[in-house]
Amino acid sequence: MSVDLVLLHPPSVYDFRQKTILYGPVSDLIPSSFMFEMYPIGFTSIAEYLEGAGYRVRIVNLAVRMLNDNKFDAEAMIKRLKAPLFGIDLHWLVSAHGAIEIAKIVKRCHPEAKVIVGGLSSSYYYQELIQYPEIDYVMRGDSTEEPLRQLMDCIKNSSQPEEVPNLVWRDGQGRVRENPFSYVPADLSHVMVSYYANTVRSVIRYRDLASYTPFKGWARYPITGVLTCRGCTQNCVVCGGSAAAFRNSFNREKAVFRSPKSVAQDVKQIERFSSGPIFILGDLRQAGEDYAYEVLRLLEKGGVKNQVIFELFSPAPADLLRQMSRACPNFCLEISPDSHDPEVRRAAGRYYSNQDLEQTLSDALAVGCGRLDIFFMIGLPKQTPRSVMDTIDYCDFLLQKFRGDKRLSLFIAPLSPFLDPGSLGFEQPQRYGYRILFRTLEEHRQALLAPSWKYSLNYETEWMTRQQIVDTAYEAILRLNRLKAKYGIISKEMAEAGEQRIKAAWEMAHRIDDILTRDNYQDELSRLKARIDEINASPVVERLQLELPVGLVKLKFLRSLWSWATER
Ligand code: B12
Ligand code: SF4
Repeated sequence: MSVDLVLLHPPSVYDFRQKTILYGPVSDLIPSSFMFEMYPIGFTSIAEYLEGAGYRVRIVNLAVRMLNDNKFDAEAMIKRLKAPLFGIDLHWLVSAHGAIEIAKIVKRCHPEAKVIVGGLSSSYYYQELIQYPEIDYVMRGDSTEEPLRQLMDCIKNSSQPEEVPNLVWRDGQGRVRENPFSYVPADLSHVMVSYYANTVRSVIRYRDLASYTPFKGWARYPITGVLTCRGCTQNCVVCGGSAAAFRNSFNREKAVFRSPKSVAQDVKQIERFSSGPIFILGDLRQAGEDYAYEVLRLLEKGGVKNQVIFELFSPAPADLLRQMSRACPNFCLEISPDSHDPEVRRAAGRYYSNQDLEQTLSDALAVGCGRLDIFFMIGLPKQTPRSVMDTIDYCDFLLQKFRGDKRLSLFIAPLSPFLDPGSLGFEQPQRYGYRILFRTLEEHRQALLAPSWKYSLNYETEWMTRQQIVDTAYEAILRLNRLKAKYGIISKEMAEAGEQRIKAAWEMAHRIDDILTRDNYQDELSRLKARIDEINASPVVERLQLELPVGLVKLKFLRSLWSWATER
């Protein structure tokens, strides 16, 4: 079937199935695997908006298809797709290798078609990207629905996209043209109106659930996200989506929020096709306390059946937690103190005390919070290996303090593989104690092909080398795993599986270091491929622990698909 735009999501590394790479704990705390197969939610928003304007859009998650089926031939699939424009997301920098390789394949299969890339990393690296011959357009910004519609009109009318805001392109003479970066909406009411319903309809239209699946295993655990904003009010030093990063790299002066009604409506729409958990992304208090209470009031009024996860950027008053519990019984909370040490936390851009943190944990448990996920990070300013181990001791302290309450879920992970470009740490490394090892897009692309994640890390800190980050990460994850077993938070079997996986990966990381010192390292590495693939693919205990019980989800999903189909 011919469409107007195909949106492709690449795997992090193309073709990862042929390569020998130890990916490490880079994606252990997100639903995606080491291929970062989740496509940007913005794909669904673009599709909805363009379809509203009369264009046909199809999403193909190549990464998930390649992960789910070893024999899946991405090139053959691309060949079968017909469209005048192919869009590829280079939103997360971790997609850098796959995105360019997929662009090459699209051009090879469809030399007459145009290729556009977009997303935050594309916006940051737009000058470098437009130099790749397989890329015709780069669309900058966090809101590309309307500029894309204008570009589609130009393609349809065979006119030059001179007036399309945010677009970087090559004209007939091959000159690079940089249109003004002027489209940064301060109101989101025109987008994301019923993008989930639109996505379900597309699944039916193209009879292709496999390509719309957000991540491997989603049918078993269909967690869905609801966005509250574009931009952010916070300035976490390591984040490429901070207020400063948005101001300096994406032209957004202030975060913009969806209305409380839209957020509550999303929750209702999701309920129709899934009884899985719904993650409301971004602290509701970002737009003010009134906004937070209004969202919760609407949720309470609508009666939410699914388990809802809220995010806190800092400790919250007991009253707000109580309201969360009223609106969404058995709600879950996520908070990221980053370090147990308030000085490290402050250096990373989060300003609150442990006392306030513990008060919030205690209040949340008291009002019936179903689970409390607490995230710590490795690779922060002022953080030494000793400090990371002290964070694990603090986890022990928390588990003791709350008498091993099983609702307390503690996690730690390295900042990996990249310190985000655009983040304060990346842009002002000396000020924050970072040493940046790769700056350009091409350097990051090559780094993703390194045989072990240590060599992909694009930074070191004044306090930790890459080697120390790797060793500290494995040691901390191992110790936390044991701690969870000690308090009965995870079963003995789960803890044992975790222990085996971490030890095997750690040992392999050192073995690869050793092999790389030899002349014929390529051959030796290839011989380890099967074992490394096995380690990469072994179940991640931390990710399993993050999953909430979901019940008969599949049945509900199929029933909902059927109801959408019959309604049409
Ligand atoms: C929500 C979120 C997530 C969700 C994912 C939601 C999703 N599927 O999109 C979760 C929690 C799973 C997540 C995971 C990760 N995230 Co994240 N995430 C965010 C967050 C907080 C908000 C993003 C958002 O609201 N987007 C709004 C939606 C509507 O827009 P959008 O999806 O970006 O799409 C629009 C534009 O980007 C653009 N666009 C996007 N793709 C394309 C493609 C084309 C062709 C075009 C034209 C336009 C276009 O147009 C869209 C519509 O206007 C941002 C921080 C921030 N403040 O923005 C970080 C952020 C984007 N994430 C980041 C990172 C690093 C990650 C991880 C790699 C972390 C990790 N190591 O685990 C993973 C990658 C996940 C994967 N691919 O599998 C960085 C990216 C920095 C960078 N330059 O690489 C950010 C900036 C900050 C951060 N550190 O968290 N993330
Ligand atoms: S990490 Fe910090 S700055 Fe980045 S999106 Fe989250 S709260 Fe905002």
